[in-house]
Formats: sequence, C-alpha cells, structure tokens
Amino acid sequence: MTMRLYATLILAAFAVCALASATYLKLFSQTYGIPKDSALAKAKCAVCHVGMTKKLNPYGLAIDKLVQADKGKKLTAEILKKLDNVDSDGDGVKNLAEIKAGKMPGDPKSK
Ligand SMILES: [Ca+2]
Repeated sequence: MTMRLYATLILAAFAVCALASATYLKLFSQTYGIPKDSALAKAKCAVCHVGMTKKLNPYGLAIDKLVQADKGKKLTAEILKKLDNVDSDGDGVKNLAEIKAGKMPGDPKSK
C-alpha cells in the first residue's frame, strides 16, 4: 500500500467519525448530560465506535440496529433511551448506569 493511499484511508476514517460526532455525539451528550472530564466525555467517537474507526462497539451496534429499524433511520433521544435498561457490552452494568457514572456502555473494561 502506498503512503498516499494509507493517508487517504486514515482521513476517511476520521471523516466518518467526525461526521458522527457532530450530530450523534451532540445528541448523546444532550440526552444524558455527560459528566465533564469523565472517561465517557473524553471518549467522544469511542462511545459507540472502536477507537477512531468506523467499526461499532456493542453499544454502537445496538444503536445502529434500532436506527436501521426506525422509519426515519435517524438517531433520536427516544432511540437512545430504548437502550437505557440494556447491558450492551455485557459487563453486568446497564447502559444508563454506566452513562450516569461516566463509564463506557460499549466497553466491558469500563464499568
Ligand atoms: Ca462498560
């Protein structure tokens, strides 16, 4: 792979993430009032993605499934709240409890 192609791919990954953060991350923060300086606030794209990639973590996948099933195919606060009582990453803590504690609902290592 040439360096140029590699750079393009990296930029594309960031672009996808930046696009999601502009709308989805804002909605997420507004819906839950994320504690400032928490791991969750600092995670930004990684709340739903695996690092800064396009790949979704278990919480992101659960959201995506609901968005795809929704008529508008757009993320809403109602969709987010449908997952409040779900433990998406299977770490034994429900998503809402993790979010309120500033932990990551899509990362079993954070609870
Ligand atoms: Ca977690």
